[in-house]
Amino acid sequence: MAQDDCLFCKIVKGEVPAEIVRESERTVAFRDINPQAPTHVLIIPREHYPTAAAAAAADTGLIDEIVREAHEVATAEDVADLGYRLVFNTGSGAGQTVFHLHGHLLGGRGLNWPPG
Ligand code: DGP
Repeated sequence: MAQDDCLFCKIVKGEVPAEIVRESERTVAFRDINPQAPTHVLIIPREHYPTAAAAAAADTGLIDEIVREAHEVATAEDVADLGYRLVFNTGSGAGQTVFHLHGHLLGGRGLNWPPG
């Protein structure tokens, strides 16, 4: 169920523009507005879940699908061979600012560990 005040629900509905790179029946992938790597794509479910943990708890299979879609995008963007990072910020203390589940796909450069 879409939430009226949710930015990413608005992107799913086409009410807020985004550079969409891939879509599936249950997911949409679009470029992050503030990229932190040469490839920085957000993969989100069309359905609203506030966090990855909430979708996992509901046993939706969406996390698997987001991981699969992220790998497809990484392959299409030619960053899969170098290696990429898939991040689910969960909670404001971890930097989550948009409370609609999204996986950050980051690739195209060396990525340090631990992250900041
Ligand atoms: P997080 O901090 O994990 O909640 O990530 C939210 C990301 O969403 C952040 O990297 C910036 C991105 N973002 C915020 N607003 C927009 C927008 O309007 N369009 C796009 N494409 N990305 C956005």
